[in-house]
Amino acid sequence: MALKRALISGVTGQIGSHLADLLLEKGYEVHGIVRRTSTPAKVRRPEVKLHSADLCDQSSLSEVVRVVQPDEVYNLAAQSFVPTSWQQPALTGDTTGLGVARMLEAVRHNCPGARFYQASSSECYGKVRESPQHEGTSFYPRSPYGAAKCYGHWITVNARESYGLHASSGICFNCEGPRRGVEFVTRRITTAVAAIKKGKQETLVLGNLDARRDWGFAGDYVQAMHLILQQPKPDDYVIATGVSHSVGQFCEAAFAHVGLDWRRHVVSDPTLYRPAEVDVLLGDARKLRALGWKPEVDFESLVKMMVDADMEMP
Ligand code: G4F
Repeated sequence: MALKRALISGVTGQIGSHLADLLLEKGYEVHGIVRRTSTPAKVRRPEVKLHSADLCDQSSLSEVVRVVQPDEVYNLAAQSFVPTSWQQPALTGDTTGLGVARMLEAVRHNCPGARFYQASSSECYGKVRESPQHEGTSFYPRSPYGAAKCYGHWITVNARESYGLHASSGICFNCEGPRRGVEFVTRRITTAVAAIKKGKQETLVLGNLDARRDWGFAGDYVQAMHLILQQPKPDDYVIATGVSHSVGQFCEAAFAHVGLDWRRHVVSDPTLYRPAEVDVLLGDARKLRALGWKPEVDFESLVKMMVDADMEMP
């Protein structure tokens, strides 16, 4: 049987790297879109074939899709750090929002039979209208990032309904792991735990410790993304564990794993609070679970995995 071909935007990111691992294991030919920067893009897997294009540039995206002729397209690329979206709202809207429309147009005109996955986000739920959040829960974004993700979500639904594209969204709750960027709160905590345990640092200054998130493992979530695209009909699915913890509870578990009391080391600085916070997220992934998916890594194992990986870093 001919190899399936996948195209991933955001292949250099945390989720993109796990997805590339999964698809290569499954025998896919994996192509990735990278933005030109002065330092060359790094991917973990040399088997991934890289193509230069930008979510802000229609012709470059169209050309990559035309050349690769993918069976599956995973649109994971975005300006994904929520605080930056207040500093750069227009850029965030352009990449995280309009970038989705450009990817869909590239597929529609150059490879309309390809199956398309959009990385929608639980940030769309923002100031939550109900709990837990499911596919039918209304959106109420609380940041320019969340607003851009709402556009990306609805333009994907619209492409499905207007043109019959096989376009699906995974409304992904916070996904974490040792490959998480160091600016996100979980990795900020686990890198600090390792530094404090090794005597290199004394204190960790964070923002809001009461915010609650439904944290899952990126390795589990990419299985869900792949499964979503194997369905005969395109649709939207929540990807979540169904368990929520506070930032403080994450700290408690992470410090305890190396025998430390987090209250001696963690300080909350109100000047680091966001202009508008998403107080609590909790996902209801029953629709996805009905397809056979379930998360394998629970909260405690995730925290330990991340702390252990950071302890091993030089
Ligand atoms: O780790 P965070 O920066 O993730 P956030 O904002 O929930 O967004 C992440 O998850 C979304 C899915 O829901 C993705 F769409 C998005 O791209 C990204 O991956 O912050 C989590 C919480 C927030 O409530 C924040 O206020 O942690 C709180 N927090 C407290 N102190 C902090 C800090 N966040 C960061 N980044 N740094 C802090 O020092």
